Amino acid sequence: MPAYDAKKIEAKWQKKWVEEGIYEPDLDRAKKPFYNLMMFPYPSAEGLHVGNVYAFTGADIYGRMKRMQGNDVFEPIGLDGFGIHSENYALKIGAHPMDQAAVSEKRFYEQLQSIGNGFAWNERLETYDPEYYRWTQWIFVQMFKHGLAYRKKQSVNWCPKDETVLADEQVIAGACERCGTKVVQKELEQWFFRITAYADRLLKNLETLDWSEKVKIAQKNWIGRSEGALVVFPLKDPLNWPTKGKRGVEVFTTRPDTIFGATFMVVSPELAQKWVDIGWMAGSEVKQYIKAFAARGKTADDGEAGEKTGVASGVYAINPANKEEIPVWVADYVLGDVGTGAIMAVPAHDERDFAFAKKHNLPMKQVITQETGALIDSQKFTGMDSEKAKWEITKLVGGERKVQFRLRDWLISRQRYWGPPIPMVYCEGCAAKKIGERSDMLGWYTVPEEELPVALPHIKNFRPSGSGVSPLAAERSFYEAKCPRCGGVARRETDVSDTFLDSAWYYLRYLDPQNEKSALHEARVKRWLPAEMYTGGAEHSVLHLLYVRFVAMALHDWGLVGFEEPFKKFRAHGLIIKEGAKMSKSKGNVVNPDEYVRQFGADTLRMYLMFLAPFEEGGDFRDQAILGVLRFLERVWKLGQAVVAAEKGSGGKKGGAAKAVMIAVKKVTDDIERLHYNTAVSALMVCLRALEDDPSRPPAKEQFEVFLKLLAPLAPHITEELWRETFGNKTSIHRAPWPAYDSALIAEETVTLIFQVNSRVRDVVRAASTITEADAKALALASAKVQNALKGQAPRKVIYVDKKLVNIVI
Ligand code: ANZ
Ligand code: ZN
Repeated sequence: MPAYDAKKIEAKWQKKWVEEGIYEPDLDRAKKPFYNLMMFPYPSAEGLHVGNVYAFTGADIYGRMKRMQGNDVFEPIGLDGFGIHSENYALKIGAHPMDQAAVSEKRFYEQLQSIGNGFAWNERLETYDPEYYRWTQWIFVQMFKHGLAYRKKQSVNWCPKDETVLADEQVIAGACERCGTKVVQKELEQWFFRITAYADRLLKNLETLDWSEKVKIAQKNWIGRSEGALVVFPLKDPLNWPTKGKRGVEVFTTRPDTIFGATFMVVSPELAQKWVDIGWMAGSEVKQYIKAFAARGKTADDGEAGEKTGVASGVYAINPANKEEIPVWVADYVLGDVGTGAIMAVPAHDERDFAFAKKHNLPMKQVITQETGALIDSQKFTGMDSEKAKWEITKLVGGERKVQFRLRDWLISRQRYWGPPIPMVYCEGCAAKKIGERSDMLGWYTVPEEELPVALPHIKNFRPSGSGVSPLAAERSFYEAKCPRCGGVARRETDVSDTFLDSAWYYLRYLDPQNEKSALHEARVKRWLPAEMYTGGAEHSVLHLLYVRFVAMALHDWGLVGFEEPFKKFRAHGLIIKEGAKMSKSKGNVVNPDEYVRQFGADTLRMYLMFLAPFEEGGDFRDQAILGVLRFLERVWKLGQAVVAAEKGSGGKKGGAAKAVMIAVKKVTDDIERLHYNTAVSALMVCLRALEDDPSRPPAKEQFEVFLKLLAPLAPHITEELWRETFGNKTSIHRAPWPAYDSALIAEETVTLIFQVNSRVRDVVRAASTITEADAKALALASAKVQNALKGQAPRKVIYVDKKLVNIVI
C-alpha cells in the first residue's frame, strides 16, 4: 500500500489544477455565477503568516462547497502591493519599493499557491502594475470631473514617523493605525474625495446588506447620523459688533428640548481664534489657551473624557428661550470641525458639560424629569414630552431642523513615493487668468485620459522627506508638465493617492485584468456582481469597506455599474492568536506557514486551522493538536486503499454506515454554510470512525466517496488523489456534485419533543431519539420559552411522556 505522501500529492495537484483550469469559470457564459471574493494581501513582510493562511483557507472552503453545489465559482487573487505598507517594509529592509515588489510578488504567489486554494490564477492582478493603476488614476479623474475630488487646506492628521498624512479612519485612539506613533495635526493643502455626499445612502443601504453585524454597527457609528437643530444664541455686547450677518453664535444640538437648561456656552479653540481675529474676543488668557492648543494639536481625548480644560472668554450670550445671560467659554472638548464648532452646554443632561461645569463651578439646571422624560422648569413647555418639545422649542427660538453626520471627507493624497501619482496638473498661468477645468478649482486640470497612466518613475531618492511634500516633488523630470489648456509651463501633482483607492475597485478589475480599453468589462460586471460572498478582516470596517462602497455608488451614479452595493454578503473572519496576542511581526509571535506545509502538508494545516474555532471567531495557535489532524488524514488514506482493495475482492459491506454518512452530509453542509468549519471537522471525524468500525470489512465505495466529497473543501489534495488516482474517477472531485441528504433517513434519528407549562404548549424541539427521561426534562427546563412561562416559579410536578412530551405543572 502506498504511504500518504502529502508533499508529493499536493505539488502534483496544484500543478494539474492550473493546467486543467478547473478553477477558471467561463467569465462570459457562466450560468450560475458565484463571485467568492476575499481581501487580497499586501506584502508588508517577508511573507504570509499563519493568520493570513487562516483567512484565505476559510474563504476558500466556502467557495469550494459552492462550486460542488453547482455554482460557477470565481475566486480571484492578487496583491494590494502599492502603498505605504509595502513601502515601509521595503524601507525597513533597505530595498527599493519597486524592486522589492517583484521579489514579494514571487514569494507571496508561491505561498498562496502552496495552500491549495481554488484561485483563478489567470485573473490575478497587482495594484502597482501600470496597467492597473492607469485605471486607478482614471477613477481619480472621474471623481474630479464629477465634482467629487477637491483640494482644500485643512489641519490634517500627520504621522511623524511615517512622515505622511493619515485619513481620520487611519487614526486609532490618537495614534497611527500602522506604526502606533502619536498623531499630530498639521495645516496642509490636500486632496479630498467628497464621501460625505453619500453619507445618507451609505447609511441607509446598510439595512439591505447581509454583512457581519459588527461591521454594520461600526459603519453606522462612523457615519454618525444625528438629527437635531441649528439654533442661534445672540451675543451680548461683543467687543466689536459685526455690522452685517448674524449677531450671534450658531450651535448644533440634538437636544433642543433641554435649551432651558443651557447655563453656558462653549466654543472650540479654532472658532475662538476666528473670534479673536474679528475682534469679538480678546484677553490674554483666551489667546494663551488658543496658542497652547495649536501647539499641542488635537489629541485622542478631545471631545471625550479626560481633563476638561477651558477658559472663560468674557463674552456673554443670551439664551433665546428664557432670555437669560450666560457666559461663553473656550474649551477643547468642543471640536472645531464638528457641527458649528460651538455648543450650548446643558450640564444637567450632558455628561461632558456636567464634568466641565463641575470643574469650573458653573451653574446647572435640570429641565427634564428622569422618571417621565417630561419637561420641568421650561415655562410653557413644562409638562410636555421631551420628544415633542424638541421641535416645538426649535420653532419658538427660530431654529432650523438639521441632520448632521460625523463622517468627514476622505483625505486621499499622500506625501509618499510608492503609490499612483495623482493625475492632475496645475497651471499658474491659467489660475491667474481665473480659468481651470472646474470653476472651483482654478488652474487645475486632469491629465488627458489617453495620457494615462502617469507612470511612477524609478527614482533614487524615494524616501519620505518629512517636509510635507512627496519625494516626487524633488524630481524635475517628473513634475515638469505642459498645461493641457494653454500649453504653458505647468506643474504635475506630486502627491500619490491613498492605498485605499487601489483596493476600492480591484474586485471589478479581476473580471478583466488585461483590458486596455476600459477599467471594467461591462457585460462581465453585470454577470458577476454584486459578489455573493466577500470575506476579510473586521479591522477594515470603516476603512476599505466604507471606501469600496462609496466608489461603487459613484460608479453607479456615473452609469458605469448597475449596482450600488458591490457585496451582497460579507463575513469577517476571526484572528489567529499566538501566546495571547494577535499575530504580528512587531510582537514577534508570527508563525510561518511554510514550515507546517513542508512538514505536514497543506491539507493538514488547513484542517488544523479550521478546527480551532468557528471561522468568525478565530483561535489560538497551539501546534500540539496538528498531529491529531495528520493522523486523521492518514486514516482516511488507509481506509481509501482498503476500500479499493475490497472492491477488487468481495466488495465492501453495503450500507453499513449509511446513517452515519447521511448525518455527516447534513451536518457538514450546514456547518460550512454557517462558516462553522470546526464542527464540520468534528462531524467528519465522527463519520470516519463509523466507516472504520468493522476492520474486517471496509465500507462500500459509494459511501466512502460521499465522505470524500464532504472532506474535499477542507482537504482538497488528498481527496483529489484518492478520488482520481485510487478510485479512478476521470474528472476532479472539486467539480463533482455535492452530496444531498435524505431527510427521512436523518429524521429517524431524532424525535420531536413538546414542552408544556400547565398543559399549554410553550416550545417544540428536536432531540436525539436516544434521549433519556432525565435529559428530556432538563432540556425542557432549560428552554427559554419555558423559562418565560415559568416566570421564576418552581415546578410542582413534571410529567413525562416517553420521547413525546414534557409537561411542567406550577
Ligand atoms: C445640548 C445637549 C444636551 C446635547 C444634552 C447633548 C445632550 P452627536 O449626537 O454625536 O451628533 N456637540 C455639538 N457640536 C459639538 C462639537 N463641535 N464638539 C463637541 N460636541 C458637540 O452629538 C450632538 C451633540 O454633541 C449636540 O447636542 C451637542 O451637545 C454636542 F442633554 O446640545 B448637545
Ligand atoms: Zn494653463
